[in-house]
Amino acid sequence: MAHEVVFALARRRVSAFVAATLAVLVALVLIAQLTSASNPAFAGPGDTDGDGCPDTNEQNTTPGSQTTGGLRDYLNQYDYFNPTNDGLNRVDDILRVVVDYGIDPGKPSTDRSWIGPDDWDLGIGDGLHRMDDVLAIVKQYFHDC
Ligand SMILES: [Ca+2]
Ligand SMILES: [Ca+2]
Ligand SMILES: [Ca+2]
Repeated sequence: MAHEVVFALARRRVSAFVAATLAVLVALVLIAQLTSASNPAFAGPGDTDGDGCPDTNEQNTTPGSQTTGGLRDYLNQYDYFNPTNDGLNRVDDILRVVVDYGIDPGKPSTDRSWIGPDDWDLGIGDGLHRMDDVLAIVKQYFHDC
């Protein structure tokens, strides 16, 4: 009898935890969408490779400029990894990749391969959605163009 009560309480705690986690995720997505609506720099002219990052940003060679799209290749359409295509890498972009985990063949928008040497130097995906894709988008967190 006592263990049934303990199990019932444990079940209730687990569902409360799941509900709280989902609520936090939904809130993060909403915040990400609100903040992404006000990025005036996005989709400017002169984006030769069409990855959403202007050539001038990608060609910036200043150390640390990767957070504004720098130290990239303006002819490589895969190195600025931004699945929501809003020029802001936030939780919404990570969630896009996480949601596609294990779904093959990979969607081009959430699939990449690392070419290096920098963490954000990415190439075309391998057709598989795995942990390397999740890590690739996490490593571009707050890289905004
Ligand atoms: Ca570009
Ligand atoms: Ca590029
Ligand atoms: Ca985004």
